[in-house]
Amino acid sequence: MSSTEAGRDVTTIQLLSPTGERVDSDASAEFQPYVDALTDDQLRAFHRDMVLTRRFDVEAAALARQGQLALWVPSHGQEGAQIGLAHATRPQDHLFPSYREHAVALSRGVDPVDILRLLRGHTHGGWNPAEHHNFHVYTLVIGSQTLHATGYAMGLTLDGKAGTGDVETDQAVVTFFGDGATSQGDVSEALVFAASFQTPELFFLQNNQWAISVPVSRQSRTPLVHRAGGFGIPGTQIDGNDVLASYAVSRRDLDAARTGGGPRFIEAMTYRVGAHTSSDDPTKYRTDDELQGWIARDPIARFETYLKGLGETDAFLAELAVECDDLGADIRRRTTTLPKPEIGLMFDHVYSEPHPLMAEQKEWLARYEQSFGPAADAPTDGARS
Ligand SMILES: Cc1ncc(C[n+]2csc(CCOP(=O)(O)OP(=O)(O)O)c2C)c(N)n1
Ligand SMILES: [Mg+2]
Repeated sequence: MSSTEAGRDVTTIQLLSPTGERVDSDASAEFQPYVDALTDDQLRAFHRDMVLTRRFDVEAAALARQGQLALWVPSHGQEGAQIGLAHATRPQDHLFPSYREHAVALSRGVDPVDILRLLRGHTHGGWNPAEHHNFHVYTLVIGSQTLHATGYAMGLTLDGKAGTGDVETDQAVVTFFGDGATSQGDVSEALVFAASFQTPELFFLQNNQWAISVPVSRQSRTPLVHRAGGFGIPGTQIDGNDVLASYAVSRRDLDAARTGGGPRFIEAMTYRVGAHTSSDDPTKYRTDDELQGWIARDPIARFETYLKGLGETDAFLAELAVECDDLGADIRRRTTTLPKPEIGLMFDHVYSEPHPLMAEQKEWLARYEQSFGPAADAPTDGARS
């Protein structure tokens, strides 16, 4: 499959078609062995992780609508790109996400309720990366995590933890960012340093076609994957709704990066099926035709068709549906019963030492809260709207 944008050809790596058939092309040949080596259990795990993430997303969106979260950031549609990448990482790798990487978070062992604590306003961070398989905290300042990742990757090389040539122990770094983030200076700076110092790093761009209401055509006159070449970093465009392509290309690139091959760049062509966040109404800026066109390329539906073609049983899918319902109920119960955080907590970690401005603001907030009367201090089952 190839696409042309601004007169420049790009080959898009696809291993599974939207109708669930394996794709055998010259461009895909290099990647077939990665998929052929996957066991039935690994394939099932791909599917399970995608389906559970979507269920989590549905539950979280409902919680946001009911006022239980201040905000929700849907991942619907991007599960294929994320789970392929997640399964291509090795345990020793460090991952620096943006804010939409729920599938990767769950796959690296983050408790979904820790993500919701963040979006309920109960915590600034949410989890300790050291206790969650090196999955670092979500970053809302667009593109900033790419600098954290490049700095960390430079450190790995300096510490001799990458580039020894051993794929089993060498560490790599993944950084996630969106099509809109590519216009941010931080991302260019991260790419410059990565190329200059040949960091053990994968730049994983999820091009979901939109940056809130700004289409990708406004962000770049060339396919974004070509940006990588400009920095001297090998780049590959993949069908981001094809979990197998995401897995195989990510595996190749991560193992090259960790063993001394320098940074790599993947542009995963995908789509944000949901709203940008629960505060956004996408019907104001995009057409239903466009949306339906992408839904027809859904990563989960095509993988389910593929698994069934391989002989997967209905029992597996039925058990997964039950697991999804249990997950949804568990998330809802645990989120709505979270203890209310101490009101002044948000001021306590701004500076390492006590600070008069923070003390003043903390006192002001306490007085403001008290102005609502005693009921304001009573436990609530939701965020104040
Ligand atoms: C530095 C900065 N500028 C602006 C914003 C507001 N903002 C939040 S999300 C977003 C769009 C990001 O789009 P993209 O990088 O494509 O990621 P996506 O949300 O599509 O996953 C913007 C501009 C921000 N959070 N940080
Ligand atoms: Mg985007």
